Amino acid sequence: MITILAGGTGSVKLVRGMSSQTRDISVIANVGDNYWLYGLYICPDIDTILYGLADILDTQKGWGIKKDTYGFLRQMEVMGEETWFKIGDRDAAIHLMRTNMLKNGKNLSDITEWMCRKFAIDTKIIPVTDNSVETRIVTNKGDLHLQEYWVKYKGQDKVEGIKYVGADKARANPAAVNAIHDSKLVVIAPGNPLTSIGPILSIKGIRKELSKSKKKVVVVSPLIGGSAVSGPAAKYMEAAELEVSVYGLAKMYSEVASHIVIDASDRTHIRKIENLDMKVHETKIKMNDKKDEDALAQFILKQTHV
Ligand code: FO1
Repeated sequence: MITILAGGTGSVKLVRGMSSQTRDISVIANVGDNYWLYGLYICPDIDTILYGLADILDTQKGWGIKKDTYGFLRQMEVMGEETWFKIGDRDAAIHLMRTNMLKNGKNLSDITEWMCRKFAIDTKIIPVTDNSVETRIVTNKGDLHLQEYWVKYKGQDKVEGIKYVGADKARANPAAVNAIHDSKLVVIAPGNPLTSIGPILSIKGIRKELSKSKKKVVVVSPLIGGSAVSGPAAKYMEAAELEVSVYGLAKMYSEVASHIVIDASDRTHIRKIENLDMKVHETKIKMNDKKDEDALAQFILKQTHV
């Protein structure tokens, strides 16, 4: 079995690549950017993996369902609601189902398992916790939910820090802990280290199990040459006072991982990373199409002898 820690639009490509190479895969999904809107519970990272594996993801945007329509949102606008978060009609159906099931007493894990079955997905998608963990961006004007900071206000304000509200009390999903324990390989996908993977690592039970399993944990860099492949990773790393490089990344993960896959253009950092007692593997990490996704997955499996 292989477990992948995933969150955000960068992760889904590797999840897809791995799923086409091997069958028994569990994905531990970030819940820190889940968001309540219009009474609906939206889980962007779970949905991106669901849609990606069901082959209905809008790959241009990296989120939502391809060729979705926006009649629901237009009507919300007519009713005087804010419509900065672009929920498509088909996407809204998923949020509505999930919210109803929550109201009927189901937990997020069971709902997600049910959705995997509905989409005929073999890969297990495991929310890292069934409790609430909220990623909040601390700015010079106060703190905001991640979706408000990034989508509503377009990431304009200066970031002073990042908080995972509720993480200290959240119970790690036992299925996630078991998946890490039972896997022969654990891959930390190339997601934003602070807002996609950070909330997963902020849960004590997960961090502890990863530290114990460190020998089989591989991080895939989301950085190439000191810039994020996509999104605001560099900005958040600066705010967390981390060096914005694959070395800074390796340092951040060195407690929970012993391998790192970096882009060949970052090879100047290899020696420094090796001093952190991490094994470095260099290849082309940017995934532009399915061929790249499969090639990176094959590379990881080969390098780690799985
Ligand atoms: N990202 C945007 O930049 N703009 C949006 O309007 C937007 C809507 C949206 C709706 C549903 C969903 O599941 C994701 C959505 N995202 C949107 C993506 C989301 O903000 C982030 O990319 C993830 O939370 C990062 O993991």
